[in-house]
Amino acid sequence: MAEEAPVVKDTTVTPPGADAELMQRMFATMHLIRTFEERAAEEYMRGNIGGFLHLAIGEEAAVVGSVLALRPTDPITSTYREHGQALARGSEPRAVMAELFGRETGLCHGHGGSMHLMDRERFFFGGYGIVGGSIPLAVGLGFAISYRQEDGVALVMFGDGATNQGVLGESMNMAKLWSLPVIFFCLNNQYGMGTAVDRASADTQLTKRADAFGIPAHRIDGMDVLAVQQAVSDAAHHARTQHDPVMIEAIAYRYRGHSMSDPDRTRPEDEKARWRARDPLVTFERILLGEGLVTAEELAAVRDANQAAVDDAVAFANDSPPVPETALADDVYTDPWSDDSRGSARMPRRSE
Ligand SMILES: Cc1ncc(C[n+]2csc(CCOP(=O)(O)OP(=O)(O)O)c2C)c(N)n1
Ligand SMILES: [Mg+2]
Repeated sequence: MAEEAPVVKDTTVTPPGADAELMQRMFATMHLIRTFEERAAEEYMRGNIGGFLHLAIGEEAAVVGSVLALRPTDPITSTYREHGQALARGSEPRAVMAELFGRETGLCHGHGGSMHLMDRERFFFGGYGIVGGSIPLAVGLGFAISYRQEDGVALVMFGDGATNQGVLGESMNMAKLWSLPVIFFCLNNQYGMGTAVDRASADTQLTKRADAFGIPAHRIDGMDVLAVQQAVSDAAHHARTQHDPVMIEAIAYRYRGHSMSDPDRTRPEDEKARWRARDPLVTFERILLGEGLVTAEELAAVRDANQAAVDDAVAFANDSPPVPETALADDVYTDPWSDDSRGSARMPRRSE
């Protein structure tokens, strides 16, 4: 059985410290991600996107709350379910859609596809196809920050399924031992593919993974964008000022199957309905309107602008040339000692 839905908070009061401009940006970004991914699903069905396509529809609050709580120069790594993180970081919808389409104009020149988006300029160190694989990369990014005596924070987003990979313990141990500013952000959508967390984990309180290393850990409502933003802001402050890692476990739910090839027949219908009733976009829209932070007309304008951006991104991807076969081995084999190869792999300095 999956987690019970946390009690829906009827948030009628703007939380202290909430910033209207930030809240509007959160809504616009969540809506952009939702619109983008719904369209990506359609394009996949049309055969315009090959390979795998993992959607985070339903998880937008966890994605946006965490990315917008960080500075744009704080490096992030993620899983294969990472379109939202790239968009929230400011990657162009055109470049992201073209990457999904496997086109030369894509974010990674069409070589990465849906699971391997990366945007070095925006300190987004990418999606990763191997479950848990990006966790040690974030520790490396945290090490780079510490070594250069900068005040950044590295955040890695991983799923509940990844918490049973040994590499999480290895990474947490090193991060704590070396006092690295890393936020271990577990987006617990309560399933790894079709397997519920209590069928895969002997202890479903996933924050306990951090206890063994003396890392502070907090379980939060991942469907509430304000709760996520607050928790990640606090974690980032702690990591920056104390040079200490933090774990956050955000309880959320994805509204679609694991990937486009999963018909999602095994999760109970009543469970899906319960979580759909907590749609993070609907809940947040209600708060914004109720608090008078936005008008219905302004929300309609945001929706129209996002729809236009996604339509434009699809037209751009469609019109872009596919990756030629001659590029098949590009970026696969390299000379590890060339300046070019080191330049592309390393983390840029904040002044770059
Ligand atoms: C090391 C490894 N083992 C197995 C897989 C196959 N696999 C892909 S996604 C997935 C489930 C992971 O679930 P979770 O970490 O909860 O992330 P979610 O998909 O729910 O976002 C598995 C087992 C893989 N990609 N990598
Ligand atoms: Mg999961």
